[in-house]
Amino acid sequence: METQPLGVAMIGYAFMGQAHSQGWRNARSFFDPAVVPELRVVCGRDAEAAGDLARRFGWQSVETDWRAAIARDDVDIVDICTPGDTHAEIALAALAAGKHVLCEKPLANSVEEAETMTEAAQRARVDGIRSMVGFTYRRVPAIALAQRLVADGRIGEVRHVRAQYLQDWLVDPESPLTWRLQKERAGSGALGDIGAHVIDLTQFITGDRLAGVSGLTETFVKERPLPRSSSGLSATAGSGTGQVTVDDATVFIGRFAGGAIASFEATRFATGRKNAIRLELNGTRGSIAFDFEDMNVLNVYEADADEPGFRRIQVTEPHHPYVAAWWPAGHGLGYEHGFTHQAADFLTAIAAGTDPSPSFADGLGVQRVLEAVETSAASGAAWTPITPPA
Ligand code: 4PW
Repeated sequence: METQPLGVAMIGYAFMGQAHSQGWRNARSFFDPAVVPELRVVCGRDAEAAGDLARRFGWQSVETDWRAAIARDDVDIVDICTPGDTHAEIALAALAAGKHVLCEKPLANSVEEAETMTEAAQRARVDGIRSMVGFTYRRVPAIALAQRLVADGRIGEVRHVRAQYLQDWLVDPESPLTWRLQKERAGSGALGDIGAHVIDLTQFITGDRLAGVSGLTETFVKERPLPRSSSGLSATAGSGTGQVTVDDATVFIGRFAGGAIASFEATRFATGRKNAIRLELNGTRGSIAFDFEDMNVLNVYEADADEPGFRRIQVTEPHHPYVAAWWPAGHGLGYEHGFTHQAADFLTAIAAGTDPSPSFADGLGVQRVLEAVETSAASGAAWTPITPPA
């Protein structure tokens, strides 16, 4: 059992770097984990930008070479917040160096990479090294509650799964060609960046796995201005244009191994929808519905209630998942809290010597779905089975 503070090296400093930084800081303050994280080093090729993040969030030092950050003796945890094309190389090096690894989603840019990473994580586990993939939305209290209710049988056997992740930041054709629009860097577009979340969430909530899919992808704007600079999801255009090599939007249907049928949509063209993660599950005894744009609420229908009807549960009570660590009942949480819960859960698992979840194997499972959707779309939406875990 670990009791000393654990040094964290965070690789990457942009949107996810900021989200993770506040997570590490607040996990320590609000959750008082059995092991305490020390924000030892943030790593980025742009020393000035990484230095700015270090100053604002309290990282003790800056490195410009991720290999140097991993090699440091005062680093125990490597937190990977870079684009997908670097996940495998960094994670494999960190695991080989005996460091615990938290890796942003999607786990990798291909099934092959995700398999290699999962095998490495399983080997390292024997020596007590833990690894986890950052499907952060699992840690939204209303979603964690939904998982609990379904596992407790409150909606019976799940028959329908409906899932959408809707954003609109690419509607403007002049919006620049950032790394998220380049296949070689991001792996895929809306499918991997945001569709991966709803694939993970539906597998998490149902405790089941997708067994086959049929999908359709579309790139509405095929050429965009090259970026001069970017911040978060927005960017400023520079000179010249380039080809968009990923999907702007993807829809697919699927069948879960347990028999439920499902529909999924992931798009950056849902005009007016900024970060709508909409989930609805219908079971033999009830239903649950969630929308991230109203994230402190879970709608629950139970057929055998005295007066059946959807109940709007305000998921802000101390008995709800994660809530007790924060504010008095009813005060509500936001986007950033999921990253704090993620850091706290990871630290707790390391301290307890247990397996954190979602594991790299879970990340590999999602990767297989992503690949199957792309294969299906490329072949005109042919039904594509998904390899079950070994
Ligand atoms: O939740 C989403 C992320 O996983 C965010 O809205 C943006 O899209 C940033 O990365 C992905």
